[in-house]
Parts: sequence; structure tokens; C-alpha cells
Amino acid sequence: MLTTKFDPLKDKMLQVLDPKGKVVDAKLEPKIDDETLIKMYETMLLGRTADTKALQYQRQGRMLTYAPIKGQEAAQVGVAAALGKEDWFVPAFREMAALLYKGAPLKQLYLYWYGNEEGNHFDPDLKILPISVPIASQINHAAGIAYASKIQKKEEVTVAYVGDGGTSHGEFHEGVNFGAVFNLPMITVIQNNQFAISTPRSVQSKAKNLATKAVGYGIPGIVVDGNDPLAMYIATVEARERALKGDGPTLIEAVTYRLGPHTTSDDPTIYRDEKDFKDAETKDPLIRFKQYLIDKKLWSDEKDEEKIKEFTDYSNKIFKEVEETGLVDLDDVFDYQYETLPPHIEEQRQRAKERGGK
Ligand SMILES: Cc1ncc(C[n+]2csc(CCOP(=O)(O)OP(=O)(O)O)c2C)c(N)n1
Repeated sequence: MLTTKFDPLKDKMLQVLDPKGKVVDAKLEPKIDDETLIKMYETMLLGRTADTKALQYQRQGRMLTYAPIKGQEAAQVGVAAALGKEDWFVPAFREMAALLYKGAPLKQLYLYWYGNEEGNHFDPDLKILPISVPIASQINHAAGIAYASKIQKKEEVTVAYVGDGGTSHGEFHEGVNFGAVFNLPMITVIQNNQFAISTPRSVQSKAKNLATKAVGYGIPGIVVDGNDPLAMYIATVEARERALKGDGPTLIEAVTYRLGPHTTSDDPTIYRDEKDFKDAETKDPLIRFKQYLIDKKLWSDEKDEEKIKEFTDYSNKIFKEVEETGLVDLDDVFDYQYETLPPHIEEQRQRAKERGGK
């Protein structure tokens, strides 16, 4: 069992691909068909490109606040690729690459960050819960879904995401503990991107790693190199098999690094160590997975350039559609919060109308 071999109490970390894309232990390398490997890489690349574009749109004053995923693509796609269509996905708010892999249309994701809640209503067949900004609240939702799956004897698992900062919230404890005591088919992925806004991981918790929290709940936990899509994949496959066998939940800590700002209203250069950042750039998940595919003769630098151009054009086209059709009615913002608007909010509504809000 990977969770035994890579014991979080001994501070071990599961890795299949090193930062240069070389397999570190051939016995761990999963047998994934070529088509799926390419789909995984292309989704990571689409995620990276759509993310870069979203930041640009926001800087151009065309998009609202946006939470980038740069650097975290493997921590997301490695998991999504190990799931079945029947499995539930419960995101926080920084999982665009996983959502794309699970089938969410880019248009909806852009629509959401454009401020239109319609972007958060996914096709029920995708089994994706709405993006959740209240930190860790989604862990209880995931536990509830997994409980329902168990009662209904459905062959499906629920995967929930939370950040390193989110593990300090009460609802993380409630949800993970509930999953453990009821032996639910649930996987909780902690995306440890080293920061909760400006709070570094070292200040967030005194635990030596976040996967050791599993010990307290009596469930398996594992620290995984979150920049390695193959390691994330095999950890998820094992956790999923365990859940489907009725052996309960798993806690996976994906160790990664947020290469961008927390959101577009943050400046990380004020608080992050530039040496750490430069070091993290060399561990970029796209660099290593691209090299792995090149070594397998499944990819090339020319193909990469072509795809980046294709995904850039695609992102621009989709965002244009969002701008043309996705504007919310200004009155919707004001109509549903209060029965009677307080005077200062009424004043804001008037001012917004004067500025041309529809
Ligand atoms: C309940 C709650 N408290 C505070 C916030 C404000 N807030 C937004 S993001 C964030 C930090 C989250 O850090 P982490 O869980 O590590 O996830 P990351 O943003 O790094 O993906 C906070 C405190 C919130 N959204 N919800």
C-alpha cells in the first residue's frame, strides 16, 4: 500500500517523476494509455493558457477578481484522470484544470469569474459541485454526498479539495472526521500551495506535514509530490479502490507551489521568498510532464507551441462570447440581498446606474 510505504509520520513523499521528467522508480510508473496521457497534458496546458489569459483580461479591466492556478495543474489533473464519470468532484475555488478535465466548459468557468453565477451551475451529469469560496465548507458537503452514496449503495466516490489554509478551519475537521467514522467513500485532497493568501504553510500548522492529520482521524494519509501528475494519479487510484471496497476515506496532501498571486488583488512579491519562488519555478509540473511525453515520443516542442497558440485563440474566443452575453443584470445584484435596501446601498445602486450599469 502506498500509504504504508510513504508513511507521512516518517515525512516520506510519493514521487514518480522528478522535476526533469525522469521516472524515479519504474515499479511505481502507472500504465496509462497514450491517449489519456496526452489528454492529461493537454488539459494541463489548456489550464495554464486559460489561466494566463484570465489574468490578462483582469489586468485589462475586463474580468473581475480571479484566483490563478499556475503551478497547480498536476495536483488537479492527476486526480481528475483517476476518477470515473460516476464520481463526484467537490472543488474549492482554485481547481480550474481539474474542472476542465472532468468536463466543465471553459465558458462556464470564465463566466463565473466574470461575476455571473450561471457559471457556477454545472451540468448535473458532470457531478461537479459549485465552486466554493467559504473556506473548507465544501468538505462537509463532500462528506454528505459520500454518506448518501454509501446509503444508496452506489459505486462512486467523492473527491473534495481544500487548501493548506483550509485545514485550519473547523469544517475541515468536521467533514474529514465524519467521513472517517462513517467509513465513507471519500477522498480529501489538500492542495498545499504553501500559502493561504500571505500566510505561509510554516505558520499555518505545527504539523510536520498536513497528511499526518489523517492519523488523528484513523484513516490513511499520504504526502504526494503535487507537481507530479503520475504520483497524484496513482495515489488517487489507490484511494479510490479503497473507497469502493468499503474501506473508507483517504487524505492526500499534494505538495505544490502557487506560482502566481493569491488572487488578482494580491502582490506576492511583498511576502514570498524570491529564492523559494525561483526554486519552485524549476519544479513546474508542465516542464516535467512535457519532458516525460517527449521521451515517450508522444509530444514535441513544436507541438507544444502549436497547442499554446490554439488554446490562446480558444480562450480569447470563449472570453469574447462571455463578454458579449455574460453581463449580469445590475438589478440582480441589489434585488435579492435585502427586503428594503439600506440608504447607502440604494445610493450605490444609483451611482452604478449613472456609470452606465444596465
Ligand atoms: C470562511 C472564510 N474565511 C475567510 C475567507 C477569506 N479567504 C479567502 S482565500 C483565503 C485563504 C485560503 O487559503 P488556502 O486554504 O491555503 O487556499 P488557497 O487560496 O491557497 O488556494 C481566505 C482566508 C473565506 N473565503 N472564507
